[in-house]
Amino acid sequence: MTSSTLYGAPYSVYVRAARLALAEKGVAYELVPVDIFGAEVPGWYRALHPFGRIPAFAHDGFRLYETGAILRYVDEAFDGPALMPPSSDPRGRARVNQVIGLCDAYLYRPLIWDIYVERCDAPAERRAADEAKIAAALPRVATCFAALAELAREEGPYLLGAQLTLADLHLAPMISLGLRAAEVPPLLRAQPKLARWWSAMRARPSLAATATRAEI
Ligand SMILES: N[C@@H](CCC(=O)N[C@@H](CS)C(=O)NCC(=O)O)C(=O)O
Repeated sequence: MTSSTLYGAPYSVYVRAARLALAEKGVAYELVPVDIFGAEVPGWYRALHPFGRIPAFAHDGFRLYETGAILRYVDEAFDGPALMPPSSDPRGRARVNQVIGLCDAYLYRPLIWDIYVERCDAPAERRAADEAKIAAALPRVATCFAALAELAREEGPYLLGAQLTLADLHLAPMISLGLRAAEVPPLLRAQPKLARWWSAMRARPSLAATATRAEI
């Protein structure tokens, strides 16, 4: 009997990406709550993740952080459907890694922090949204969406074709949260391939199983 533990909070897009991979592989795991925004990051968690971000993952004593690494490990270490193209398809594998890198480097900060947090969290925090931050982030997100649509395969239903991959699972939580800001749905609709992809993704049981609210 093996044991898998994911540390983090369900609201986090990165934690959700890891949960999606575990769900799609059919891996049972314990979700240990770590709320990095609530209070001081607990010392025991710093030992798992020296940068204090979420998620972290442990499998039979093997500890790992960084979501991209967790996703690739979950795909390779467990049975279940492959979430990467085979090694005979280096270009397909490179595309998956490219999408994951694009999400981390160019999409996460403007979409989640500059748009979602400002538009949706600021009112709950009883402060005015930083409109200049939102305005500056919109073209950056539009560029990401255009780049993703360029990489997306016409035939779908998933981003890179018929196979569900880690690229879909890394991107979906960011899109799901970002769409809650009123400015974002029109940006998605402007890229029909990406909009079609999201329609396919939002219907997956793994999305429903990891949702904190109904999808938009
Ligand atoms: N590079 C990290 C990023 C993880 C990350 O930024 N997670 C967010 C929650 S979605 C977080 O922990 N933020 C806390 C902070 O920025 O201090 C990964 O891939 O796991």
